[in-house]
Amino acid sequence: MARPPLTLDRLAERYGPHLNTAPPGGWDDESQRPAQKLVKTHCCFCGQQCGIQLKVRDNQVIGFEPWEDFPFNRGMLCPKGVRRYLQGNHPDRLLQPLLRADDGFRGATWDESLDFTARRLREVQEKHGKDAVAVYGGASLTSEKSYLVGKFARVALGTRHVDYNGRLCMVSAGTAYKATFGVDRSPNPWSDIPKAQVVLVAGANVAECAPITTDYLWRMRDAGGKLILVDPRMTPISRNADLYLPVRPGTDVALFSGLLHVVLREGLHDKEFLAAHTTGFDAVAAAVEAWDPRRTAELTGVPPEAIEKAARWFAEADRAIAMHARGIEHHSKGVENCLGLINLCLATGNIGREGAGCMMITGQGNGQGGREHGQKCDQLPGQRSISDPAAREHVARVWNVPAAQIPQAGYSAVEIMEAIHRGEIKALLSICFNPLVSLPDSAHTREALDKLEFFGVVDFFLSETAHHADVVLAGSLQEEEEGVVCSAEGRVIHIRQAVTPPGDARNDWWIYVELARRLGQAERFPYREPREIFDELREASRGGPADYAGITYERIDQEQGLFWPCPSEDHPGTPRLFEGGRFFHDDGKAHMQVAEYRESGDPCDAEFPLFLTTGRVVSHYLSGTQTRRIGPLVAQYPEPRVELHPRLALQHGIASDDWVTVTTRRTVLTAQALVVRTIRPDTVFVPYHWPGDRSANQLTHRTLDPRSKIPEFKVSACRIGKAASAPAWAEQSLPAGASQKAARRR
Ligand SMILES: Nc1nc2c(c(=O)[nH]1)N[C@H]1C(S)=C(S)[C@@H](COP(=O)(O)OP(=O)(O)OC[C@H]3O[C@@H](n4cnc5c(=O)[nH]c(N)nc54)[C@H](O)[C@@H]3O)O[C@H]1N2
Ligand SMILES: Nc1nc2c(c(=O)[nH]1)N[C@H]1C(S)=C(S)[C@@H](COP(=O)(O)OP(=O)(O)OC[C@H]3O[C@@H](n4cnc5c(=O)[nH]c(N)nc54)[C@H](O)[C@@H]3O)O[C@H]1N2
Ligand code: SF4
Ligand SMILES: [Mo]
Repeated sequence: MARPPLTLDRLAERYGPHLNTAPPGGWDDESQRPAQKLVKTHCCFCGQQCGIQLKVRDNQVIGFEPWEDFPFNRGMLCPKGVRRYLQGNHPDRLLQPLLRADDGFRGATWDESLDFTARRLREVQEKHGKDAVAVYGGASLTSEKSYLVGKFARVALGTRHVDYNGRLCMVSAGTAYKATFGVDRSPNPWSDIPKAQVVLVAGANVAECAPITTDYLWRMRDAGGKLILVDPRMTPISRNADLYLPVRPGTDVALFSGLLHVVLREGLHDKEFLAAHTTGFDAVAAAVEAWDPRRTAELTGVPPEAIEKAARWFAEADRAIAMHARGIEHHSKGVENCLGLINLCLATGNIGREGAGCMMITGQGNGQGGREHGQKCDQLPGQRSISDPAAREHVARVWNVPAAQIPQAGYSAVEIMEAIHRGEIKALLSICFNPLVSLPDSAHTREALDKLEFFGVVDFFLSETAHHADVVLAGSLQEEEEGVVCSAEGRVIHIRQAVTPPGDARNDWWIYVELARRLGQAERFPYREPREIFDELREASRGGPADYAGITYERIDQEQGLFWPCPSEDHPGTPRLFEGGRFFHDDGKAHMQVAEYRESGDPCDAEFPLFLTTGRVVSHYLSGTQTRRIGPLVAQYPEPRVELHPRLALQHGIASDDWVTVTTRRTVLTAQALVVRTIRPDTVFVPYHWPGDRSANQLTHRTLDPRSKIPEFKVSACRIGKAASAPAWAEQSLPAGASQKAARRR
């Protein structure tokens, strides 16, 4: 059943114009004709936000140059960063608004499509009430735009229901940090990493998903530090790890309890720090008492000796850092997992010091900034709580509305889908979100989208989700607008506009301002450029945890970015939080929380004995709408593969490249096997960057963490088998889904 390799030529034949293989003018042209200008800005793919210079000619991005003096990445870029510029001239780029027609979509004018959108939103609200409309935002948007999405929902539409795709990403970490520290940001700048003596990385595929962080870890090791890795897969950084803990998926909190158990048993905790700067330690200590290394090993699959060793290394170091990403957070106990790791850091006094801390590795381009200024269902700008009366008063003054008019907290992203199913929410306006590919249990998502009375999408490509829309408003790429984002380390940086949107596409912010005007709210949305939105955001955030009042575009340019909180224009910014043991709660202390283990929402049994875990590969980004269109990236990893261990493969008579089935309690996916020694024999891994029949999210389940509302992408029970034949998708063309055919008819 072997297939010929999917070379770039073969892929180009199959995908036709939907795969961009060269920049405007072709490769020769790019290397030979000079750019008219170089624009210093940042890469749009991922929260590292590497500095990059975009080469511009004739209002097109034609290539890039490294930006050597930007301190975070010092000119380095990863495979996605060096191909990002192949999006702007893509033949699939939406160049005008689209309205649903009998046989798909038809092009329309802005007046017609904006009038239609505003009218349909108003009609639904008049018939079913304000909260019958929901709004989705996204964390690839600049902070100006995510601020605007939150304000648009609450002021122009007056609905409670606004949430964003970061709900699938950072919220377990955010909830745990907010509960313990009183603020949701990585406490340490990345420059602290090389200064640590021990770094424990849990559930983060650093080399593929935060590639530039690899360099920081290498520098830490070059200086004599030790690297401990906690992952069911030996990801590429394990080659440089000193200790690898092969944790069974979904059991991290037990492992962290086991580590803390050893620390306390050996008396290695920092008693002075705990007494002076924390509350809740006694309850935490009591809760880990039961997790001796033997019991911990039985549940987690990590040998007791390795648990003892990791605990001693971490606690005996003067400076230790724990880093984590979605591997511990995408769980129905994602918050508990994070709390377990935070407790380990606090108990050993590793926080608020150079080279010592607990750090989350934020994912999306503006994954950090996107969760600061009010596009979350429970949040107002400046990372304020929407239920806090003082916060409501402050923001109401800035917005020029009565505080009582700001709605209370609404549903989170997945809950919005459930409410659509129940018929409670009837209309949705979505920007920068591709839920059909990225939410769990995609059949359920598809049904919800088809139940909507009105669905509007703002995107620059016709995403799989946009196929279900009544109107698609052609928005802008990151390089087509000015604004700020906040990187994983908390550094607020400047996205500089390199080009204007092509054809009749428009800036995202303009689209929302025009919609607000049509909803009768022109005077509250008077902006003529992003800078005016930013100035209002600064005021709205003033005095909140994420205080931007002292940050200006000019200061960012002069100082290579600024870390918040930055309350005034003469404040230097705050690269490291909690120095001197001062936390953001009113009492100044860290509030330690008990972290309990519980079973996943989709447990294994005799029928589904294996763990399915899902995640990423280096060459694709998220739902893939962007990277599945870039030829050189597709050639690196054209299709989903099922990673499995040789022992498991042998049991089923499977060899690498064979077609295999992965079956969960939802459905079955067929893909080619990738037999690797680097994964636990009880676990299979499938990356999730593809839609339709190739989507890993057909298989996943909808259990949420009760506090953070994040889905459990990292554990589903499954079984595998050898497939009888190749799936239909194996030879289909156009799988990027670029056709403008309608996906449904009502
Ligand atoms: N190339 C690339 N880079 C990206 C992105 C992308 O799509 N592609 N997306 C960006 C975004 S938005 C995000 S959120 C980040 C995500 O970055 P990461 O979180 O690093 O990536 P994932 O692949 O989701 O999962 C990380 C690791 O968790 C492990 N894992 C699975 N289950 C468990 C478990 O139960 N416990 C533990 N300890 N580990 C487990 C997986 O084996 C995997 O190595 O990457 C960002 N960077
Ligand atoms: N099974 C499984 N599922 C997962 C995950 C997993 O590990 N496993 N990871 C989850 C995580 S961590 C994340 S972050 C989510 C991401 O899930 P999504 O948010 O759905 O992924 P994106 O691909 O970023 O989709 C964003 C859409 O917005 C568009 N877009 C991007 N930038 C802009 C912009 O500036 N303006 C406009 N107008 N549009 C824009 C893109 O073209 C794309 O269509 O997926 C989650 N889903
Ligand atoms: S590490 Fe992230 S920000 Fe840096 S080049 Fe790669 S994708 Fe872009
Ligand atoms: Mo993410």
